[in-house]
Amino acid sequence: QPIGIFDSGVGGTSIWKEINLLLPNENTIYLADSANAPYGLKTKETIINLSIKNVEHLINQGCKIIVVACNTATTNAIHVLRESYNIPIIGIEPAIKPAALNTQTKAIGILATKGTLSSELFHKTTNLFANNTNIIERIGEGIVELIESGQLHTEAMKDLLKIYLQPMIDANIDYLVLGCTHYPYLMPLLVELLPNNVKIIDSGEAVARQTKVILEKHHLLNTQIAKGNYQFFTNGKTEVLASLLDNKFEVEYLNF
Ligand code: DGN
Repeated sequence: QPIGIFDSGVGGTSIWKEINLLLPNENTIYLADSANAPYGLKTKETIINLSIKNVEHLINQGCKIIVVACNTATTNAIHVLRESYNIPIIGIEPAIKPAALNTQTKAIGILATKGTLSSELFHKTTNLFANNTNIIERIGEGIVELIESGQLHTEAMKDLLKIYLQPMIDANIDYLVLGCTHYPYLMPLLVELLPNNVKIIDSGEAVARQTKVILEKHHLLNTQIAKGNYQFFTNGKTEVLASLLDNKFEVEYLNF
């Protein structure tokens, strides 16, 4: 039985990579709902409905566990998904906690979608862990759209990032939290644009570890030693998804 992973687009492949690194013998099905990207600007109700559609599809394919590889879908829909299905559902949230615990300058930056930054869950986490920290939030408007259209390392992307990062640099942040699963692909540009002392963190590794823990707990870990079978589906452009996977895997178009 495979692990089902979905995102509102191609970014969740950054999470797939972490899961695959930790659990290479697990079969996986990745679903990129690129036709509906970005979720970040949609209403909570729409995000819930789209998330349900994706989970139903993955469950119909026999998935034993679902990883919501999207901060926007997690922060807006995970409670409904967990109430509706009886298989384990793992979500992803911005890594505010480690950043707030470790910051020396008492200033951290967070880049995420509007849907994540305006969600109740995000505010709860922030209030809980980052009370006495200056948090500079920026909506990464336009970033997901550029990545979805295959314009990752472009001048247009660099110009956008400069605008979002400047107030963070001015506030002397020493941590930047990437609160969207598309953003780890920006790493080379972020390193170039940020001062050397700024650490950039995302939640990919933590989600992979959590997936393993939950699979173990439910006795669902695949004990076969052979490498898993990895399937990738998108209702958008197959070449964009394939290129983020370094063209190492076949990507199929699917109208789900
Ligand atoms: N990858 C999604 C996330 O982590 O929030 C965002 C994509 C989007 O729809 N904006």
